[in-house]
Amino acid sequence: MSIDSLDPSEVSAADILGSAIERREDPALVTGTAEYTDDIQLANTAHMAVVRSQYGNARIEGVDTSAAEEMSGVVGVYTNDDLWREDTPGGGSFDLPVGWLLPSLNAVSHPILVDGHARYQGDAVAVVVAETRHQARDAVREIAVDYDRLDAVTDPGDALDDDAPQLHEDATGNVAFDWEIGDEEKTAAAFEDAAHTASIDLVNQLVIPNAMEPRAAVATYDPGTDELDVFMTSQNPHLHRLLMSGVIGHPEHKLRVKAPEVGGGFGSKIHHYGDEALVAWCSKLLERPVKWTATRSETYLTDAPGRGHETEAELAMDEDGTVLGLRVDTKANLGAYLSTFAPAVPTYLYGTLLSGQYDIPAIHAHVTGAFTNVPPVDAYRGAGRPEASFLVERLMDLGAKEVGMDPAEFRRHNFVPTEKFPYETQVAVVYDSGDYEKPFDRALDLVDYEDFRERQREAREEGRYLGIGLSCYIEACGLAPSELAGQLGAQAGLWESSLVRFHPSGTVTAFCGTSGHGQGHETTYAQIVANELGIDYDDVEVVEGDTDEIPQGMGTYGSRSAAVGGSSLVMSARKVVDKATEIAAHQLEADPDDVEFEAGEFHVAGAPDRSVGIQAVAQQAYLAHDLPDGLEPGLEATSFYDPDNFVFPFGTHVAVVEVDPESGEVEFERYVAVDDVGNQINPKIVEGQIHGGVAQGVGQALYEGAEYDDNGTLLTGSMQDYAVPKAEHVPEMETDSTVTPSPVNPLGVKGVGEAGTIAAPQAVVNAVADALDPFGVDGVEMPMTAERVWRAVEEGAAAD
Ligand code: MCN
Repeated sequence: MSIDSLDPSEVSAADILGSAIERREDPALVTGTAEYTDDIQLANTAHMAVVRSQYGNARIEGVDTSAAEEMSGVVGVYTNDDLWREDTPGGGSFDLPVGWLLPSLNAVSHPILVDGHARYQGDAVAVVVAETRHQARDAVREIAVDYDRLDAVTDPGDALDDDAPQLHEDATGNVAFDWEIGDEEKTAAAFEDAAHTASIDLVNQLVIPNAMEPRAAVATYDPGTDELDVFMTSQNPHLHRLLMSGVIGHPEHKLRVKAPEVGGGFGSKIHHYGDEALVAWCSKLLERPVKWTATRSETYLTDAPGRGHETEAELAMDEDGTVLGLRVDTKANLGAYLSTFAPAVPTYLYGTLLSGQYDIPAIHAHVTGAFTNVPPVDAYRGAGRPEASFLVERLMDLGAKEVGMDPAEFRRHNFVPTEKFPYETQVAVVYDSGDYEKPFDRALDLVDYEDFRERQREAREEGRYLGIGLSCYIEACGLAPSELAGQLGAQAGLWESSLVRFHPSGTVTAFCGTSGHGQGHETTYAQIVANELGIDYDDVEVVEGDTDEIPQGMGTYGSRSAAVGGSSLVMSARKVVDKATEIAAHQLEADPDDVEFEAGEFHVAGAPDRSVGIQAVAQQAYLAHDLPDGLEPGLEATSFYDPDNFVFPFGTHVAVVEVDPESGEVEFERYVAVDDVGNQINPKIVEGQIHGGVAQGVGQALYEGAEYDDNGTLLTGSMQDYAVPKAEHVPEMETDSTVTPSPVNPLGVKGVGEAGTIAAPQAVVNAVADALDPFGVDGVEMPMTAERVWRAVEEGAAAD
């Protein structure tokens, strides 16, 4: 069912929105002409390298930099003490900010260079700047750090134990926060009334994002103008500019952050890390360009990992299998310090989605955030929503089993009925639109669900173990509504801004405050703007990712760009059309109220021969020889778009696997994904996003996981040890979609960038559990390595 992509020249202007045209960004990416941060070569560039703590938890008794300082090519070596010296550029806090606050948050200090205590392996102890990258890295090895090693703790449950090593003086018991949502009493009552309950005790393991391009930054300071330019691997340059300005004490309006081509982020390039701030600070101090590119090892040690939950949960059901209540207690790994968005992930993004696709009358969730000796944990593709969906969908299978219903029938019985939309959940959100049976029926049909059960029975008789796993996921994305974010406690607005500018020749540049890094925005935004203005797709250029060019922006994450950035572009384009209507009316000697705009042409109502094209109007707007009285020359418009709700994509994914109980190997037979992301701007890009997302979700289910030893040493710190799935491990996907437009935004779109990752893990885990049902196995902890599956079979068989 793969969608064929079209050459844009084959698509008429009227059909450009919604067409599966080729991505215009691909030729530069596949021919190697795209420029990434590390490709930037500025004259007289010095190179930075970072001395990182070898240990997961250690007091730093001393740092001897003298040998390194003497080395050839070394320009400077800096520790925390140097940040505060009088002769160095100061005024910053040199502490990384926490962007989101919860009422009970322990917002502990996070110095960009450690202040006597390294709290994870990889914590930055000192930096070296040298003439070449190799000289800087060599000098790092000559810096003697006197460590006093301390016991480490890396799991959130262990960190909350009474006798756990304490990470921060001002975070008693390693508690970063204690948060709850829902109605505890009502939920307790639901459990009292229940005829059946199902419970689960699960670990949603810590995973590392693995963007292909490591984090990198190049900064250049001009002492004459006090301008500091930072090129960096950013998903949100404006936010990085704001936060970096405070960290290093450089005025925001004299700081430029530009994201060149970015080779994937998956959430890991949203947060404010210390390394990029240090590059900027060193450049200012040394008054010359400074560059840093993380090694792959540094990426593993320091990129914010995601997930990291330990959860106990229970589902209450009545006699007929109607869900009455859900009770959740989660311990969330926050890592050694709070990362930029970290507190929001296991709370607002997780707790608010615990109703899944189901009409659950009582929910209560309690989440404790724990400091541990791993890098600061933050958003990884899906961020909080995969954890919620995983929990709910695992419990739906266990609940069905408990009441003796088929898992598909049990889900259908409990779906939020279509007539209940907009649906207010028990966990503070209102689902915008939904029709859950549509993708569900389509997926079951595609996978031949009824036939499968028959095949499964037959296969079991032959000693072959097939399993089918359902995942009916829901997601909240289009991260925006500022008011709602404020009500939930966030210290940030979440609008998006754009500027649509006609040039005098009639071509257009569309600027947007999102910052794509693989999602195809140059294509889809051009489709949106060309459609609104009724001009040729090739006449629209899209610019993102540069604080000097784009007035303001909130960046790309939370599958927000189409719904929020795209809608902002619609608003700007419509403002442009409004102004152009006045000019056209003047040219056509008509009243603006009598002028209609269609497919790029202004007509006088009732006189179709009296018309003028919008590109000719643009020319007139700049010639400005004969404009309506009082109208300013020029044709451009800016908008800040702030919707009143999230958008809630949904769908059903189904995995069919065969498990070999003797070896524990899991093989995919089918993988069906039916997603509903509202209207689609570009179905080919939507399909690609689903593919990439599913690959990462399958990776979490079967292969990936950050493993630490008892000292907090990362055991999976390289591509040899951390098992990112290879092409052969990713199932052949059969994709389809249904369309339930969102009423929230003018495009009727919902996000797609995270959907696959949110949907996939539980489809695979449920499939493996279904296959192993004859062995008494009802779940295997992720990643479901062959060894874990084999052990589960052995333990299940032994328990019989
Ligand atoms: N789109 C569409 N129709 C829709 C929805 C989206 O055609 N109904 C298109 C959009 O116009 C855009 C793409 O699909 O070109 C993704 O849009 P959206 O869902 O709005 O997500 P964002 O662009 O905001 O991207 C963020 C999302 C996230 S949160 C992660 S993580 C992720 C992802 O995108 N990281 C990625 N996809 C990635 N893809 C690549 N290649 N690299 C990453 O790092």
